Amino acid sequence: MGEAERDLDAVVVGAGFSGLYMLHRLRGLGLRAAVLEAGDGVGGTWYWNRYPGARCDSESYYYSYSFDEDLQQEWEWSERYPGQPEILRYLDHVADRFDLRRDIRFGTRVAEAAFDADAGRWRLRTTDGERFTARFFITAVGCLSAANVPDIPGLDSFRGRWFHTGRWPHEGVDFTGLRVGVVGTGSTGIQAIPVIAEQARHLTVFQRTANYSIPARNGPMEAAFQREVKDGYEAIRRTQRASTNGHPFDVSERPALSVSEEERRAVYEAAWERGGLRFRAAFADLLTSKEANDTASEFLRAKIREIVRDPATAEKLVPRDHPFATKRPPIDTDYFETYNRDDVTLVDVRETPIVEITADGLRTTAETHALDRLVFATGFDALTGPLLAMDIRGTGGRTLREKWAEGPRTYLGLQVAGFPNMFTITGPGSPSVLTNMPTSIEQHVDWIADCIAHLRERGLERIEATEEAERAWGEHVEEAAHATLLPLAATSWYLGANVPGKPRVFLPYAGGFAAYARRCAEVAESGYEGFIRT
Ligand code: N01
Repeated sequence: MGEAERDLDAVVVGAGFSGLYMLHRLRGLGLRAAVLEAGDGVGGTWYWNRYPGARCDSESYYYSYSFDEDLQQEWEWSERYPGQPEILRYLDHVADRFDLRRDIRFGTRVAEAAFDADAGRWRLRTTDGERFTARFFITAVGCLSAANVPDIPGLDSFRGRWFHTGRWPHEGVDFTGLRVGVVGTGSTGIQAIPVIAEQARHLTVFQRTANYSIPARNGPMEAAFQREVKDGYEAIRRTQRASTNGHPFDVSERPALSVSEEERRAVYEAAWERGGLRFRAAFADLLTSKEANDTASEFLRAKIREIVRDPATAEKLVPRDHPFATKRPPIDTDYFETYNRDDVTLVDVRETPIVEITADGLRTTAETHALDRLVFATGFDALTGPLLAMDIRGTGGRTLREKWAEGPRTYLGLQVAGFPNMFTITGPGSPSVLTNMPTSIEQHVDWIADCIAHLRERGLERIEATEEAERAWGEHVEEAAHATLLPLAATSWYLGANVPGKPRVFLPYAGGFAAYARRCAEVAESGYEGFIRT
């Protein structure tokens, strides 16, 4: 504990997309700010997720910052979808370009943050015993950063090496000549499986829930398109901010059943050929009408049966237990095609559940699979996990863990009643993971920076959400989810259902980015309705 407390105006936890921009804005306000980052470099998600095939599902030209015109004009993306190394290079560039590193403390994990009501300051302690105090405590910890490694008996006895995709070794992993098992077929597994299959001697995929997936259709960023994007950035960013998901394309205004079957099929075929998450925008009501969604789900099931040659394998891969896009839809490069390889086996662990991991492999109720390497693409303790990994204590010493015992409660996903001057960038109850993240991140960071500027201009020291505003927002988040089909996916991490014992609460705000951003702006303009400022 040796060192004296370091005294700051604001402490930000995390140096990914959120933390970097937050630091830049705080500096712009003339605040003394520091970012505490557990990793040894910037990048957050893109620092940790170095698994084979790691790539963004949003297109590069809009999965990027918009706050600096020179940056967006000068940075050149090389592919339609940026790979992890390219995004990390981009974030490294941003850190250098805006001279951010001098205020980032790497290799520093926050263990505890407690609000000292008398002093009106947050007191933070790191796992190494360093101490910081600050008026404002801002979490920029990401939504998908607490790895979820399933508690399978026998993992300790495994003689081979095992990995979680979100904690991938920096030096990479060579699977050449090895028998590899992958557990999990979410977005991550679906990206990694085709790439690992190329290298491994044999790949066994352990699937619990079959998933829909749309081809990404990745390719080089053509010079003409790059030019078009740069010339059109103003309109692109405007469209993103006016959209539901922070993507720069409009959702069709036509309901799926308003057109003939033939026309609908043509629309889906065109969307399939174009590829990517835009498939969801093919019709207006794919996420609000089960009948409409059934047409898309059935189209995608037929595609799986068309691609996968072995009918028994195809049937295992066909999703039946949730409508399309009620779980975050993956996009892929040759995912279903991979099951046509002789050296890839699919095991349905709902049919034959995993019993244990042994010294030499993985045993299901049907057989033992001999493995040299095991990859857990089993996702994350989403949204609340990274926050609850810190011991956060608000007024009166009440912990965030106690407060959220039955699920997270926030006002606008930005603040928690009882935790003054703490801001949660893309926290639970904000659109976050239902959107293109940089769009949501910039909106949150700008709102927080403007709020801090507002307090300073008026000589105020503290802002805190009221219990009442928080309760009303929680009800609205619940309503917004139920106005969509999203809660129908019973095993979704949106609901916390992937982590045993986690409360089942719909975590992100499903009312759309534009409506949400409007609400945040109205709250600020009204003099911070729902907050107490002192
Ligand atoms: O995690 P997931 P992910 N035994 O939770 C299975 C974002 N992302 O890392 O569905 C057996 O989606 C689990 O099965 P089930 C994106 O938002 C973005 O793939 O729970 N299986 C599922 O198949 C995405 O949604 C990009 O029944 C077990 C899988 O593991 C989010 O990250 C790229 C199991 C986990 O899927 C998370 O994706 C990649 C067990 N005990 C990811 N436990 C970009 O574009 C879990 N599973 C930037």
